[in-house]
Amino acid sequence: SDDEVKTGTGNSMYSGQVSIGTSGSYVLKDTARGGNYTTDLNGGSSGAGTTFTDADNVWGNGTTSSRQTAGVDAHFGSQLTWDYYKNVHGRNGIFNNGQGARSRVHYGNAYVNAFWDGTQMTYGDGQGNARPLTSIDVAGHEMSHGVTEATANLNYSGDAGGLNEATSDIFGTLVEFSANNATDKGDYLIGEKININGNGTPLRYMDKPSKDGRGSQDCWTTGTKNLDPHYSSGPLNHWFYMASEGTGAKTINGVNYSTTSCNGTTFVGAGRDVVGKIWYRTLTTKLSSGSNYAAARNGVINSAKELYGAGSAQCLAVQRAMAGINAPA
Ligand code: ASN
Ligand code: ZN
Ligand code: CA
Repeated sequence: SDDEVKTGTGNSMYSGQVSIGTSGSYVLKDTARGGNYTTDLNGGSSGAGTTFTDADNVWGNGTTSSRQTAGVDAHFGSQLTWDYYKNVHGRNGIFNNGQGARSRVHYGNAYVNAFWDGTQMTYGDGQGNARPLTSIDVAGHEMSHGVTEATANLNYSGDAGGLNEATSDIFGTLVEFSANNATDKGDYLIGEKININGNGTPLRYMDKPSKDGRGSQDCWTTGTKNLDPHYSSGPLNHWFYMASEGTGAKTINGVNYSTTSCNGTTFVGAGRDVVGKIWYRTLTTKLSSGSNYAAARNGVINSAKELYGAGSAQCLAVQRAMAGINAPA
């Protein structure tokens, strides 16, 4: 039938050859994952887009010369994000109702961004050296905006705006690590595949957010609330890195990191899977639209106590890392 689960072969831009969920004969509709589906805007900026179809269920060619390729990456990213939330957090899709969402690719002309608009993901093709915005971490980032909206519903301004943005970076990163893909390995960088700066550097660095040179903070201050959410996210991204990996220097999947706490303390991390569980619990049970960094600090400590016990190594790591970004108590 048209809804039968099929498995296609995708030649992606960023993740090599991958298996993707398809249906019919054939469309990029993943009936095993709530009907997640991917369409082609063909340069447009509104509407549902055109359904991608293919006769042999082998999609894309790994480069932009096939317009299916961006569709493969976006579809694969939505598949990985679905699986991450389902397998790790028991969450059934963005809205936790078993329903998938649409991804639209080839948005506009030379559009160097991607976004979640409340119902769907949309991806631009990039411009110049910036490549299509369809990497795993970006897909996980955008879909996680939907999860935030459906849960804590954090505002997109003030401290809450930074917590909102960092939540998307945290889960986008955890999706990327969980995929364990040979060509797009997990890292604590955001957008490293996109070449958005044209010189090979990523958009954001979680171990030391100020490395972006754009104004991201490493440490919370009373001025954090006045920054763009992509910069006020810095302290929470820094918290996530330190709580996971600890302070100091480390090499993970071939990438070198080095971080110091804002208060001069040194400590070990609890591992990213643990910290991801603590942050998910915080997002879904402790925070609301106006939450600030003090609420985040309180929330992670209480979540860690509930999950692992007061005085546990996990609780100590998230607490030390919150003190280590100067989050107010
Ligand atoms: N890609 C950006 C983001 O998800 C779009 C925006 O600025 N809201 O943060
Ligand atoms: Zn975002
Ligand atoms: Ca990344």
